[in-house]
Amino acid sequence: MIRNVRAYLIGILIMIAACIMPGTVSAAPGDIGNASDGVAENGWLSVKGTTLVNEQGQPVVLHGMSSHGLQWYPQFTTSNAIGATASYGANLFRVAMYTAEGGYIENKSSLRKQLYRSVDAAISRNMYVIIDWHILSDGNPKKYQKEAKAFFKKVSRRYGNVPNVIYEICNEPNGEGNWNRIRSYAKAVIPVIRRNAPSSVILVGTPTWSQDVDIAAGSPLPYPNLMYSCHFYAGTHGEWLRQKVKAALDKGLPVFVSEWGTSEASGNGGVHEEEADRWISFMRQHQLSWANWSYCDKDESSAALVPKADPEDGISRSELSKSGRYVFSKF
Ligand code: DCB
Repeated sequence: MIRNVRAYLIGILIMIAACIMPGTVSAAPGDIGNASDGVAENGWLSVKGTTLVNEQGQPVVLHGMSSHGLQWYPQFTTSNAIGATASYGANLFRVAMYTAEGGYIENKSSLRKQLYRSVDAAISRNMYVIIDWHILSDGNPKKYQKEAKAFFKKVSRRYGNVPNVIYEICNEPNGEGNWNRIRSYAKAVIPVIRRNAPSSVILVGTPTWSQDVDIAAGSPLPYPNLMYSCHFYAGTHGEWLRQKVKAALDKGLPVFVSEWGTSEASGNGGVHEEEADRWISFMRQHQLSWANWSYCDKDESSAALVPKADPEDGISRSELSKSGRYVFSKF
């Protein structure tokens, strides 16, 4: 009994402390909060060897959700929607802006405005945020290189002195998008970003839907503060892809898992929890940062929310899909 009273009083004290010092106590799941291990705590990030480090030089690991395509699901990128992931422990959000499929190439000014709203929303929640130039059906990043340069010039001018922002210059090269072409594209785009954002971390996609990090490790780009993307889907990619990541890390290549799913590579089928468990422990072991595909309510198994879920007032457990329940417990 006395113990219960004590626990009760301590609970009340914690609640009072949370009110007096917002941000120092992370919100409970279901609330809307700010990241508790985010930008205020870590500041500017940089890459040391294969590791992402904070402003104090300590290793830092980022976890969170990726949006689905901004042209389809902007409603899941508001400040409240992103804050709901922070209350489960996320300190990262990825804004996926498709180039094709009705994306940026066809709707430049409206999607750029939407991207700014989404990035500002993540910043308001003390989170790191990835601006993802989401190439996919346009497998070769050089296809829209001119548009990419113009885009990154604008966004880096806007966010160049903001420590929250990470630039991802090409989501998933595939087909014609081999490493030579990606390198050539990166050499055109990275200097454009660096002119305005000299200190920001930049992510570079790798061939075969961002799987061939081992090939990138054979001839990495000559710039500091870069990381290379490895993407996996637990229902399709297993030990053989982890071996490629391991080989790349062993060669000194910094790797960032800027997109992964519990489903098959199509975005549907699964949830493949056992293989996802192997990936999660691999990523923990190597301190790899990650963003999960995807934060939306689409009726496909990789979506973290059930159809019609509304994150504006927080995300309750019953609004999380099977994949969402799995992923939100791993932040
Ligand atoms: C990646 C893409 C991402 C895609 C997911 C799942 O594609 F980066 O945009 O998302 O992984 O496939 C899916 C959505 C669907 C949507 C579709 C097209 O979940 O709702 O209809 O994009 O916009 C990958 C990843 C890996 C592989 C192939 C693809 N792979 N791919 O290993 O073969 O072809 O989309």
